[in-house]
Amino acid sequence: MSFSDWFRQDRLPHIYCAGCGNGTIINCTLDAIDKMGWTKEQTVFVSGIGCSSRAPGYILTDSLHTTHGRAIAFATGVKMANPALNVVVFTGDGDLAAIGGNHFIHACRRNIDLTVVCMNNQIYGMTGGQGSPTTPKGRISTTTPYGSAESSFDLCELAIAAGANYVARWTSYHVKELEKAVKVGLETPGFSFIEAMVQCPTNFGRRNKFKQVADQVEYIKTHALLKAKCDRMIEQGETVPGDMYIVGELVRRNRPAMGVKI
Ligand SMILES: Cc1ncc(C[n+]2csc(CCOP(=O)(O)OP(=O)(O)O)c2C)c(N)n1
Ligand SMILES: [Mg+2]
Repeated sequence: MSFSDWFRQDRLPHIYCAGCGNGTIINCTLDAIDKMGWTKEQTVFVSGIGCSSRAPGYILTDSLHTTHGRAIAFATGVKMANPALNVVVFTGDGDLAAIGGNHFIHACRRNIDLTVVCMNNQIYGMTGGQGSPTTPKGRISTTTPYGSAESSFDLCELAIAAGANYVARWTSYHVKELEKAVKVGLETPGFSFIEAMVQCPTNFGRRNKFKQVADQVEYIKTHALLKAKCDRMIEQGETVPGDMYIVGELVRRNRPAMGVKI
């Protein structure tokens, strides 16, 4: 099989804006799944509501496009009903960390055998650009017109603290690394969380002075700091700037998990 065996060509043209990063993340995820040698019959995609959550609609497997914030709750049901299935969740920062925040932490705590891919565009993309729990301090959104005054969530730190077995962060620029991370997540029993930082030119970029799509991708690229480098900086007593995205494999462990195939 190859990537094109998983992709629903009949759904083109897609709904994503020009320059959106979500397609890149779908591409990397499908490539990783293809490398796993899984069949379509064994694989189910689940999502909530948002631009990112439209992803399963472009894939040729059984899928659930559920209600906002509830992707992980539905995915838990699918996995517990039939642990033989491979269950992959696509979600957004709002879907996962705002309305769905409780489902997220408790699925990590239970360490349910799911792989969750979050397209973090740091905004509510689908509904026109409201601030989300990952909108960085100072950034403009329709609900933070003078710049967000709140601290943002570090989704990976949250997943690690709550008990997930595998946690990694990459970006829409780091396609090879992201694909590898998703594959390790698919292979790891228990809860795997992969955060992909993505550009949203329409609702984030436009308001935050990124004139071109490439400017936002360049920003994401230049603000990605490898975990190993970050650790070295901390060891040497250097301050890690708060606006960097720590990228790489952040946790891989073997805590007791639920829903693992026997
Ligand atoms: C219960 C409920 N509340 C609110 C909404 C409206 N709504 C739809 S998508 C969305 C936010 C999407 O943001 P995110 O999850 O980050 O996805 P993105 O569109 O950015 O990919 C909201 C608030 C809804 N559909 N259902
Ligand atoms: Mg979003």
